[in-house]
Amino acid sequence: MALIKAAHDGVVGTVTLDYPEKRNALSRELIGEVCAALAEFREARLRAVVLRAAPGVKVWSAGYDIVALPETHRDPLGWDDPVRHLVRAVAEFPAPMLAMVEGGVWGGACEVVLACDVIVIAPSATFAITPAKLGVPYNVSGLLTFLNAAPARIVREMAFSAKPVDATRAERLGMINHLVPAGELESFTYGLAKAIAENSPLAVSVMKEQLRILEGAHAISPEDFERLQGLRRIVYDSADYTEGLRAFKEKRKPQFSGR
Ligand code: YXS
Repeated sequence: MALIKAAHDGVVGTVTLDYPEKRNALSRELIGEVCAALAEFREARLRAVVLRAAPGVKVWSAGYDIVALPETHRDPLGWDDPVRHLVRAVAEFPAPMLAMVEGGVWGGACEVVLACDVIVIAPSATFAITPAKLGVPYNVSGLLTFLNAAPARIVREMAFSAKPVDATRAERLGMINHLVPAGELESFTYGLAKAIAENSPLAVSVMKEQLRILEGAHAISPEDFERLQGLRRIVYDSADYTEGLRAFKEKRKPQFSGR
């Protein structure tokens, strides 16, 4: 079953998330399709790509496929998890990726949007960092994406409260590039994509790669990394992690004990 739509005009590509039954949850299958589309776009040497959902959606993406998270005793968000694959595919795509957003963006999907090079949103867009709501230990690479996209104090508030940030606040904080009326979302985004596509693709591509490397140039010692992995392991081995996932499946609020 196709969970996305992909199309291009030889210059600008579009990937549309199209899994409304599960609110565009980022299942392994859906992410596989997005990555395959990006691989084709790379071959076609497209000069910009728009990542979007269907027009008028209330939920741009509900984030990680919670049902697919491992029960316990296994890192749910390791190097090989599908969201990490998608974030790397977005960051390493050789041309700019523009996220065009209306509706709610949750958890892992928030990271995917913030990993895009340019973000254009409609007034209905909201952004939430959700691991604390579910008892999930987010990973260092993912937190770095958030830190590169918003001030550290805002990342802290979003991560600790899991409350959505609305469109006007996201604009005020500089988390996104443009907030435009819903009726102008497409024309504005594709206008920007075309303007980018008219510039030198080689210069644009090498600047994107340099910015990616510079954004990741934070020194972390092997000892610190191991320590953080150990702390994360305590979270995914906890009763609270099991409770968070179970509560989602049972459609109720989790009762966290701190153990
Ligand atoms: O009951 P059915 O079978 O129809 O399925 C329901 C939901 O269970 C399903 N669904 C999801 N399935 C897997 N993973 C998800 N993230 C997910 N979200 C939703 O889709 C069907 C329709 O959902 P429903 O009835 O709740 O829709 P709604 O329109 O009333 O509400 C939309 C949402 C987005 C407000 C609501 O579905 C919701 O709160 N979803 C979870 C949002 C969330 O917490 N996302 C974080 C995912 S975890 C993640 O990204 C990382 C691991 S982390 O948290 O660490 O960043």
